[in-house]
Amino acid sequence: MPASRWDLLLTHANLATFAGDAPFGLIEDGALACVDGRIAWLGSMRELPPDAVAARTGDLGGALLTPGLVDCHTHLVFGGNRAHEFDMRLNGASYEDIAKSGGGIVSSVRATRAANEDELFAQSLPRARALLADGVTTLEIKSGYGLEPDAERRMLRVARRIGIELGITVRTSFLGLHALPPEYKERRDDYVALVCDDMLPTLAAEGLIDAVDAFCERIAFTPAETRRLFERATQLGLPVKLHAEQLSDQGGAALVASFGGLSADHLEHLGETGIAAMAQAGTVAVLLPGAFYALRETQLPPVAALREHGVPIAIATDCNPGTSPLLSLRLAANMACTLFRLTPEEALRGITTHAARALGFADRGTLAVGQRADLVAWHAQHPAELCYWIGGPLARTVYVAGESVAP
Ligand code: DI6
Ligand code: FE
Repeated sequence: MPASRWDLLLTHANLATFAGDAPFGLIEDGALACVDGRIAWLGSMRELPPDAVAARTGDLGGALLTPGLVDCHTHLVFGGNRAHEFDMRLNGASYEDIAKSGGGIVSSVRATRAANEDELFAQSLPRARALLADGVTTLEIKSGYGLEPDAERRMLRVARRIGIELGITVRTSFLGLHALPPEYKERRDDYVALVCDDMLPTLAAEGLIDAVDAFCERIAFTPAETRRLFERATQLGLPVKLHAEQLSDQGGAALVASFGGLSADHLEHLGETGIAAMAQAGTVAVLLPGAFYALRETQLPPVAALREHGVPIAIATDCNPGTSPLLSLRLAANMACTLFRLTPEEALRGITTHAARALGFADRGTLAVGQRADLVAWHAQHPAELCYWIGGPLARTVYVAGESVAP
């Protein structure tokens, strides 16, 4: 590519490429150029062609440049919030008191069903904006607070609109098997049939579903119910992923791995069998420290065993109104270091390279020629700073396909 055709050239940047063998794939005092929304050249300033010219240039003055962050597990479209329950709990209310006052996941279902599409969009967009302002350029959003065809459709449509509005990539996951809606209390099989045989094919035909997820847990759906959903998803050619082993070992990770699943998520109670199955299938382990923290969980995910088996580890916010009202992926990475003892490099690969893989993307999550030019320039010099600072506005410029979109 002749240098004269570059659209954007960023110079004097510390490039955390997450490619190659150096720690963080770091190229100190480097430069990066983009053409047509892709990375066209990168290397050290010394190697920059002396005749390099570009339509736009920016001198980063030693600032860190990373791939755009990828949040591969969120439930950020929902109505209302549950701050009132949080307040009640910290004033001594029991789980029962809260349930009796109409709280818990059903309160989010009620508020989501009550909101029309524009209201749901208006309530959810600021959450996506907050993630973007912190460096997220690719975002997964699940349904699962509608639990009826129209409300699930609204959630997925709002997720798509958020991607268009912010100019970022949104991947949708259909999570009809999130909770049993109250009106199906005595008719579980009917609800599972509605999800598998009606909602899934209908919403997929409308182009609203990129992947299929379920909550496989004693308090949610069984492995047999999950399998039925995955069989339908597979028939439709849709990839699967799973909320697995969050509160107990249900064999969910092995199940999703047996379908060649993209990821198994949460995993605090994951055992050896599940880990081996994930390693075999190439299923990504998505750890969600925000939920671990908010639930004051003490069972740690088996990080050492995941490392030993070479299972790629991703980190996500799990942004949801009940168990992880977390609006910073960088803070999730910090928590993964402090709570789960990941190294900063593991945590950062977890919110870039491995998170991209958890969504089935091979064209992002690293800085390399040909990758999408989704980039973040930071108010930081070294990659470890992104995990070290606890919160704070560190993103200096966020680029999507080579264009600055935030802050
Ligand atoms: N895992 C969780 O912890 C929740 N959903 C899930 O799949 C909780 C959702 C909520 O309480 O709103
Ligand atoms: Fe979740």
